[in-house]
Amino acid sequence: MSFENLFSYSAVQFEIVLSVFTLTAAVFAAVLVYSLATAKSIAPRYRLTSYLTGVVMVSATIELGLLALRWNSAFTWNGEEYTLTGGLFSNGFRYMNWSIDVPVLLTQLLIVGGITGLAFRKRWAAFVIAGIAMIWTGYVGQFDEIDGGGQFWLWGAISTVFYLWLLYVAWQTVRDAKETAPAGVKRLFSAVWILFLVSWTIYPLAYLMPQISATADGVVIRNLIYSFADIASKAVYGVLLAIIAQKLSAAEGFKPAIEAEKAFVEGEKDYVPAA
Ligand code: RET
Repeated sequence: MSFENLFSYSAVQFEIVLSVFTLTAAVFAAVLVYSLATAKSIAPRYRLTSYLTGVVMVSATIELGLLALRWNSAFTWNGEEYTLTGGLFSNGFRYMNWSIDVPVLLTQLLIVGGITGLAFRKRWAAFVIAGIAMIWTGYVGQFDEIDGGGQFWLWGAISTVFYLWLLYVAWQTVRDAKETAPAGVKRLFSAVWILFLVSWTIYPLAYLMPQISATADGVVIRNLIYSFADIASKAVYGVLLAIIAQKLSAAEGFKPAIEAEKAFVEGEKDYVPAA
């Protein structure tokens, strides 16, 4: 059972969690439109990244929308506070959503990183195996999050081993991508790596939250942390990869990318798009 079900919430605490769920779903819907609308200015060899961002955005919008509904129906206002009355709230949805999003996000890194052939297949297999194993072992552990017993720590530790493997392969991928990228894009790949490392490492912190602060405020903080991590690891990451893919496309001479780039170049205020 999720530790969210242990507490009653003040109006403010309840509202913050509900608003953050709704905000996150709205950000994902917006990035869905962005990624589909900009796909055409990205060369075919990288374009799949835009559609994969679309896949992540659809699944995450649905997940956050459902979490918001579930939160809203689990607790009711009794005149003083929100108490659990309408069935249990569950974070299990998140883990199911990650099962789709984690492999897809990692595939995007391989595509924009320009990894092909055997290296692509090997790393893709490593990513999928490590990613799914990390999530499902963590899923088993989180059922024990309230008492924080042996199961919680054991499965959490096993999950962390898979996470470290996944991080290593991601680091190799960014390193290889930087080697061949033009100068300006190298910096953006470094930014992707920092974004990746920070936003992904926040998830295990949220897993630990019931042991750090088993209070109603702890619940609010955990859900703020999750939403921050979700927006960074899915939405900001997807947009950043699209920007990199467009720059690489332009550097490789793909005309629609060059046109789109020109419109943003400083000093080209009088730029007139080609007919
Ligand atoms: C768990 C269990 C405890 C140990 C570790 C975990 C790592 C989770 C991560 C999740 C990333 C999710 C993403 C979702 C995007 O949709 C499972 C919490 C290490 C890294 C990026």
